[in-house]
Amino acid sequence: MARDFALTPKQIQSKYLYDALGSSLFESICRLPWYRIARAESRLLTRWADEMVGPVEDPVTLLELGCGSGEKVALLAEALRSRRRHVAIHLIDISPTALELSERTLGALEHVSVVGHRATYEEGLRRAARERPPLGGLLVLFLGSNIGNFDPPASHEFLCEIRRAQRPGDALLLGADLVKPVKELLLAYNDPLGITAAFNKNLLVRMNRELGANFDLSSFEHSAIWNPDERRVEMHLISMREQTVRIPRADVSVRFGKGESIWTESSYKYEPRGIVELVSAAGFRSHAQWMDPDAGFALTLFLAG
Ligand code: AVI
Repeated sequence: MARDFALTPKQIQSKYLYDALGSSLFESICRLPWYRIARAESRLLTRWADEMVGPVEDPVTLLELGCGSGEKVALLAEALRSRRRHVAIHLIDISPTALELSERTLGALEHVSVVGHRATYEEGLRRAARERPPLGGLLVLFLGSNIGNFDPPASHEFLCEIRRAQRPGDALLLGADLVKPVKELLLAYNDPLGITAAFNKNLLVRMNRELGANFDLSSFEHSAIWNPDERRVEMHLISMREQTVRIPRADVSVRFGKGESIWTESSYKYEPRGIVELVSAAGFRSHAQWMDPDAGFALTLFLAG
C-alpha cells in the first residue's frame, strides 16, 4: 500500500480505497446529489435494457466486472426473461460482501443461475470464459465508469483482455462518465457533506490499522482537481505541514513537505466519440450509444469483431 511513496508525486493506488469502510463510503457517495453516475446509469438501463440485450444470442451469459449490489445486472436479466431461456450470470469482484449482496439480489430471479468469482477482473474473465457454454453469446458489463480509474494505456490493455476472453458476436456494455463543466465535476469529487473526503482519508486510516502507521488525520486535507490536459479529476491528500510519518510494517519513514500531496485516484472523463475510439482500438465495433445528457453519462454497446 505504501509502495509508491518513493515516486514523485507520492502515490497510493486507488484499489486500496475499497476496504469494508471504503466500500460503504463509496456506496454513500453514489447516493449523493452531486455524484450522479450511478443514478444516471440505472435510468439508462431501466429505459433501454431490451435494446441492450437485443443483439446477444441465446442462451445468454452475463458477466459483470465489479458487481456492486447486483441491481444493474438484474435489470438486464429481467429484460431477458421474455425470451424464456435460462440466463447464466458470472459476477466478478474481489469483495466478498459485494458478491454476497449481488447473489442475494439475483437469487429472486427464477430463470437465472449465478456464479460468483472472488477474483481480480483478469482472473474472473478467464474463468468465466472457460466455464461458459459452447453456444450462445457473452455480454460483459463494465459499468459505473470504472474504466475511468485506469490510465489510457491500462484501459487499452484491459479492453484487449476483455476482447481476448470473448468470441466474435459477443458484446461489451461500457458505462463512462462524460466531460462536463468543471464546477459540476469538482462538486462530485469534493462534496459539501465531506463523504468523498472521508473516502479519500480512509486510506490513511487503513495504513494506520494495517501497517501500524502513525498518520495524523487532521494534518492531511482532501483535494480534488480537474486536470484539463489529461481530462481527469485527480484526488489528492495534501500534507498541511512538514512531517515525517513512520510506517513500521512497510519498514519506511516518509517525509512530507508542507503542501506536498499524495495522489490517490484519477477519474478520466470522456467525449462520446472518444469512448467509441478507445474501445474500437481493442477490437470491438460500436453498436449503439445511450446518453443521459442531464448527468453527462453514456452507456455504449460494442460487439466483438
Ligand atoms: C469507482 N469509481 C468509478 C469512482 C469514480 O468516480 O472514479 C470512485 C470515486 N472516487 C471518488 N468518488 C467516487
